[in-house]
Amino acid sequence: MHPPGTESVFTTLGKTKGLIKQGRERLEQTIKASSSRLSSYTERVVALMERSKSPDGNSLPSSPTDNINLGPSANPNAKPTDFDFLKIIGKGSFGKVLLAKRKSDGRFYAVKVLQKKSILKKKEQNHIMAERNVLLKNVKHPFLVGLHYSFQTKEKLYFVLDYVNGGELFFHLQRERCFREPRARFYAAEMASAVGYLHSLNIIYRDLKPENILLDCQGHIVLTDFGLCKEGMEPEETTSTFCGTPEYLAPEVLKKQPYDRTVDWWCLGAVLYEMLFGLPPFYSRDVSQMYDNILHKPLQIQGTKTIAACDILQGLLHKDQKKRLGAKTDFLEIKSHVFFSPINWDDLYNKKITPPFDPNVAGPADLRHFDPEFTQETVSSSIIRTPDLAASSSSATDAFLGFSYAPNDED
Ligand code: ISQ
Repeated sequence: MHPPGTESVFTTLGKTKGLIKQGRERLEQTIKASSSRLSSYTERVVALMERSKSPDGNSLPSSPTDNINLGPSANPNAKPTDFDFLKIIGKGSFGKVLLAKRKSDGRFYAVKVLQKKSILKKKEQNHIMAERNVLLKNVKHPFLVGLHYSFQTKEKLYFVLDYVNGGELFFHLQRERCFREPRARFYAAEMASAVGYLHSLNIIYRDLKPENILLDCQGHIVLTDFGLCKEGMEPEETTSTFCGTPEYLAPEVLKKQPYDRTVDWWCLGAVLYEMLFGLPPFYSRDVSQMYDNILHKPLQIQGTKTIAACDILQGLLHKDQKKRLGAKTDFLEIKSHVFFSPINWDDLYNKKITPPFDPNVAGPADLRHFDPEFTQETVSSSIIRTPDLAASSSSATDAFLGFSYAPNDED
């Protein structure tokens, strides 16, 4: 119940929020149809691992059912029947992320299921060969979603990931409109720490955008790498489309120019801006206007933000990537900016700083912070159609016995 006399304010606020949401949805639709081709970090890792099979990087499997080199995370004994698949918690251009319970110990995981054929279709796009060896190493950081192991069947790749249930950061942001500086600083610092770590491995993350930023049950940041969007799409459609948040496209990406690791610092600036102001920088409901704003409009910072906050935003959202904060010494420059002076980076890394917000989740199966669009998809609408034979299973029926949700070929 609202206090008497405040209904109209709440109604107006509600309508405004609705309009903003509609605007964002429209933008995302438009971008899907028109923007450049970006794949998620996982997909790039898989494609690069594939190329790393031979020194010339050319020995890609000819058939989508060939075995893929999953590197050190591969678990040859694992199979889909090890899990009860319970809910869809994310849909992406190449597959789905499912909440799954491992039968052997009752633990919950987020299992990302990718179609091999979609990955292979993208092979030509993965020309970042310099990253190849780095990507075969273990990538592990407190603010990056943990990969427990991976396995494959004839048609699909399975990545068994931490299940993170504090909700999307932007789910909480939408509810509160914007965050105060200390809270925004905490989240930005955890994101910067993760991005700095990836850069130290010569990996450009590229995927810093709202849907990839989750909170764990304690309220720490967890970055996922899944290039997910909220609409299910046909595989043919998605190989040539970009599914993501257009507002965070850096000018050099928009212009289809070569980009480097500073693209991640642009995105960090965009996330920080949205946390502080409630809307992305350069936002316009008109997509072409927004593109124009990103490319040409000076950053406008209004309201009562500190000089430090204004300065870091100006630095991170510098249109010229060579002059952007982070262009010279990367994470070191970000770390030592006055905006982050209250942060003890060692304590931050060791999760010794108490998060500013407690997501208040009851337990690992608590889905309260997930978009009902995913979690309300019923088990009955996801029944088995043409099950993928588990590579290590003797029969098709064996492979899917006991599944409440069976990822099939159309998923
Ligand atoms: C882990 N936990 C919850 C949701 C997720 C979505 C994508 C990738 C990993 C995830």
